[in-house]
Amino acid sequence: MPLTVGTAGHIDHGKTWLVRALTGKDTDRLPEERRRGISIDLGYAPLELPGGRRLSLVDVPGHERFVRTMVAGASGIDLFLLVVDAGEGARPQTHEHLAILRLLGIERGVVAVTKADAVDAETLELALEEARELVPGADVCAVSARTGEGLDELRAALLRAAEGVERERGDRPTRLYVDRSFTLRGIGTVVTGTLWSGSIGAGDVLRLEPRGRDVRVRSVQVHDREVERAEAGQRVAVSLPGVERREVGRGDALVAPGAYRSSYRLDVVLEELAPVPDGSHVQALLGTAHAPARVVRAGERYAQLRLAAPLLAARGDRVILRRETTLGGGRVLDPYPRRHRDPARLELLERGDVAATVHAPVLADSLRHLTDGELRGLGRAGPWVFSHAWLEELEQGLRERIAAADPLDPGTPVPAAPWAADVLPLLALERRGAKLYLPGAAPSLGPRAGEADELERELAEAGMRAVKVADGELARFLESQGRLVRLGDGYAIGAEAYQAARDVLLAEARAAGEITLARFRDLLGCGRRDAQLLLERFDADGVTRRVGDRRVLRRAAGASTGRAPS
Ligand SMILES: Nc1nc2c(ncn2[C@@H]2O[C@H](COP(=O)(O)OP(=O)(O)OP(=O)(O)O)[C@@H](O)[C@H]2O)c(=O)[nH]1
Ligand SMILES: [Mg+2]
Repeated sequence: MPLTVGTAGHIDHGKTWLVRALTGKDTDRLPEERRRGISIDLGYAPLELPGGRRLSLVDVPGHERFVRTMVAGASGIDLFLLVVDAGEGARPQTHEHLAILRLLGIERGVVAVTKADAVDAETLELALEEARELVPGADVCAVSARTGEGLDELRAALLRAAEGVERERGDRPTRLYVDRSFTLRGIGTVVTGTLWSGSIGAGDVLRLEPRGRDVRVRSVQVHDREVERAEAGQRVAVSLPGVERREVGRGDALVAPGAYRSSYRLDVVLEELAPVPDGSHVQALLGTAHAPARVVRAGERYAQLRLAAPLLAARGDRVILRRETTLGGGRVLDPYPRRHRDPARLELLERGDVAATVHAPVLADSLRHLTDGELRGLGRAGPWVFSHAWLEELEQGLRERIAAADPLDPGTPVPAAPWAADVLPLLALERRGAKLYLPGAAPSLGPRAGEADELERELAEAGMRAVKVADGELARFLESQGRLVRLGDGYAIGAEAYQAARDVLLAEARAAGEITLARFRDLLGCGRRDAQLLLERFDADGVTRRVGDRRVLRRAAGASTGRAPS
């Protein structure tokens, strides 16, 4: 299993010298680093251990102004190599780096008390004692980069620590945070980084985030050697033809397309070294990236980080919060949450109870980033998941609305929701058009039966005269039952009268070839308005056609026997 070791420790305590003594490689390669005698940027070297095991080593700067760079180097390492100057003992960045390692969840490593050649035995013993107290559980070795003393013990201790590391993230989709990018003549842009998870091979299509650009991998190297595929935990150099040097840099992430998403918000469970009040402005450091953030507290332990620039994260990632010093850190519970400050939701996520955060339907895909496991205990329909309680509430609510609906049309509109088509078939309700009914439900008059009889009597009495009907629903229903015929303007006429009027119309029009309003009115012995409403209805039913101020029969009606429309 490929692992990466990262140095840590106060400025000038001998990290880079120790890396050179261990690997033969001087990682202070920048002219400014050489001139000032300090490390400014990250350095990389392969480290051979006894028995042929090979680790990658990342050397970080100790200067307090470069803590951000240290975090970028330490993110993604598996083991630490904390370096303490035997003569100076632990200093501020010894403590800060150690705190950062703990916040990043990097538990295993070795402490090297170095420059042993420069102090007397008593001073060395004090320094070793202090180191053991500082990092209980880690091996502490006295070494000298100058004389080579203790280096074999240190290698053996690193090997022991490496054997204890369990790496669990290999089966997640590919993710690499870029720590360097440069141009090679004839090759183009190359980016390097530690592969956090997944694998990368030539020909792969990956996405560069947060730019959201798809890129094709031309070749992959691990410690200057071309490989077919690089595996999680390795330090890799990836050549990306077609990408401009200025289009990519430290902080960008190279990921499997669609597997991760950049976000302006992160939900975290906080770990505070110093109080982080609600609304604090901090720097959030994650992977090799960083962004200004406002801390929106949610209850005692949780917060939503509102970021000024998007970060790409996954559940379980560690984020460091800094101002002038490291204030604390957080473990990501939701890498792209909505805006909220809901501690109850975050508590459920922390417990891994993602199902309990779901009530109304959400797309199952939208929960994938919150859990590795199956979503147990949820209802499913098509792409949606929802709680069983929600489905019960939905059905109960719809049944209540159906019970309260007009018996003439005892249904309720289909909920206007994107999940409706998938979820409604789960209910014991019948969908007819845009409404839901109890299975087999038929319209009925219900308490309006008396009203209907009354209306029918009134229509019978009125004969050829149109009667205004106030209850349009009732009129529509009675018409569907063949008990009346609706005319314009909310008027109606009895079914028998309609039939009789139609017979009169057909007889006259067949005999005379046409009929006028005046003639029709005279034949019926009704009012002008009644005759007008009837003729309009005949027009609408396709019996007659208006020609000027007369009407003629339509051909179909001319041959028909005439029936009241239903
Ligand atoms: N006597 C002695 N001096 C050492 C040893 N290792 C480092 N030094 C001295 O300490 C100085 C700093 O060492 P570096 O390895 O550059 O220190 P560093 O921790 O990498 O410093 P930064 O990267 O700037 O944080 C060197 O220039 C040496 O003079 C050692 O083993 N013995
Ligand atoms: Mg250095």
